[in-house]
Amino acid sequence: MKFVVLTIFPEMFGPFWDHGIIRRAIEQEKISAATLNIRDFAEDKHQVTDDRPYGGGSGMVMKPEPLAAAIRAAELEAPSAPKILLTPQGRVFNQKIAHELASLEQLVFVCGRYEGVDERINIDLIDDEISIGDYVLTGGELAAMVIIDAVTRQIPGTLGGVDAAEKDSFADGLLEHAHYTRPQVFENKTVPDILLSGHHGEIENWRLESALMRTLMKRADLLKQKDLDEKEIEILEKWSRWIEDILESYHGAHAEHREDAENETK
Ligand code: 4GS
Repeated sequence: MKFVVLTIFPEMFGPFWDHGIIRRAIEQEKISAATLNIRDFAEDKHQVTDDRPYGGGSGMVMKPEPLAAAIRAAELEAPSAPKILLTPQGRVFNQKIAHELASLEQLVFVCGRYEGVDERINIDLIDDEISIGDYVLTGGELAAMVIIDAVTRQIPGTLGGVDAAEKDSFADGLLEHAHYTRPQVFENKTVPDILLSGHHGEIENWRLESALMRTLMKRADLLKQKDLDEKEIEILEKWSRWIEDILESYHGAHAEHREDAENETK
């Protein structure tokens, strides 16, 4: 995967390329990274990249000429790449989009600053608009890093374990199961016995129940959307029966109390 980023702040990306999984992915040539400084493509002597908005108002707009020249330079570096503008107007980024982007060979990210980019850049030079969420950033750089990070860990061989990305919660529409590591007792809290048992089948089952429970409690919306498999349905039905049981007992006891109360008034 080749990432090309257009920005007026290329220095922001130095530490990003230089740490952890991203750094290792570059070293292992699973990804390559290039940042182009949009300012370098400004032709005037002060290399201005912004200007006042037509129609007035506060804030500045990214000038079209330097940005267009930078995008054309990126096209030469990554001819097959979609040119992606980071903007709240885009489709909202998620794991599915990360997976989709990871299947491509090259990606170009256009990071806007100020109030936004001149609309005429959008029309002809941008292929895709992506948002990382419904809030306003001061620039697209952090959004580009978020997407590059999530896309990189989808590329086979970039994570520690062979199938670490497939095991991700979001890969199957669930939140992650609970995790534990040493020590076995930490501040009086213990590790669930099953995880120490060595029974791999039961551990897998426990992890599925943990993932399902956490998703139910924290993100029921994800469970509603999910294409449940047989095992998952079985677990949810088991819990449903437990709850029905509890309510039945409660209503049973309550009915008796009601009867007692009714008898007393007679
Ligand atoms: C986002 C966002 C964003 C919009 C960039 C105003 C500077 C800013 N980019 N997801 N101009 N949310 N961009 O807020 O991607």
